[in-house]
Amino acid sequence: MTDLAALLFDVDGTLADTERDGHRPAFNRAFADAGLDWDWSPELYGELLAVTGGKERIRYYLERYNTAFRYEGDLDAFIAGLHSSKTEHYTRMLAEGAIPLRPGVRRLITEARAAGMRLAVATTTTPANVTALLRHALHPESETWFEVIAAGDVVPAKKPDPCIYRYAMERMGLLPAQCMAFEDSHNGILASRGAGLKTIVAVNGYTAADDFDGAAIVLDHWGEPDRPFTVLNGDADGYRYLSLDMVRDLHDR
Ligand code: XBP
Ligand code: MG
Repeated sequence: MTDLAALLFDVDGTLADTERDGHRPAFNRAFADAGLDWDWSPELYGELLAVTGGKERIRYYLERYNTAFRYEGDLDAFIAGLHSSKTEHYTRMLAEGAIPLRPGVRRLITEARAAGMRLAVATTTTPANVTALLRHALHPESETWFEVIAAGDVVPAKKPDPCIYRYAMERMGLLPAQCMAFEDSHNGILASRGAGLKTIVAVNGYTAADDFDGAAIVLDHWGEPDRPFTVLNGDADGYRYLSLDMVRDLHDR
């Protein structure tokens, strides 16, 4: 049995519930700033989440939902401009404290650090978004707690492609058997499982009906001592909130 050495965290939906009231309104503000009348409702956004990555999501919207839109010029540059404006809006919202961590995240990370567990992030979101979330929702210095922050365009393909997880493990000199991944979505677990990682899932409003085939366990949230999780699939072996002991147990099964 290989000992657990590192925890690899997804960000959006996993560390914090960022999509509905974070990324989505930030996209809408960027569209309004550009004089566009596009409005991504919570329902439409749920469909657009089929595609990870903000620039990719805007392109998918144009290809599937707004086919009448015509842009005379460089569409890639136009999308990149919209996306960088969205990132500004989103990181400002985080700096204002608009998005808290999910229950249990701070407790688990604190416990993992105290136990000498190595930590990393593997996400499709833009690096500035990760930094802003960690600084403002976790701790001003918490970027330094993570040995690798693998994010956004650092790899050629976003989740469900496994390369962001492979990249993080390569940088840390770790094998999949030494790690546990934490995810919230179908695309996320395709990426983590594709990289050979055991994966613990906590769903959110957008992903509750996703397929999590191959998950070590599926929870409704990470849980706290005074706010136990509900197991949606798998066996928690008596645990009521996600502790490092529970992570180790799931890893060693
Ligand atoms: C997260 C995403 C991200 C965000 C937007 O997926 O899909 O694209 O919605 O981030 P995961 P950017 O949690 O599976 O990594 O706009 O910065 O791309
Ligand atoms: Mg996610």
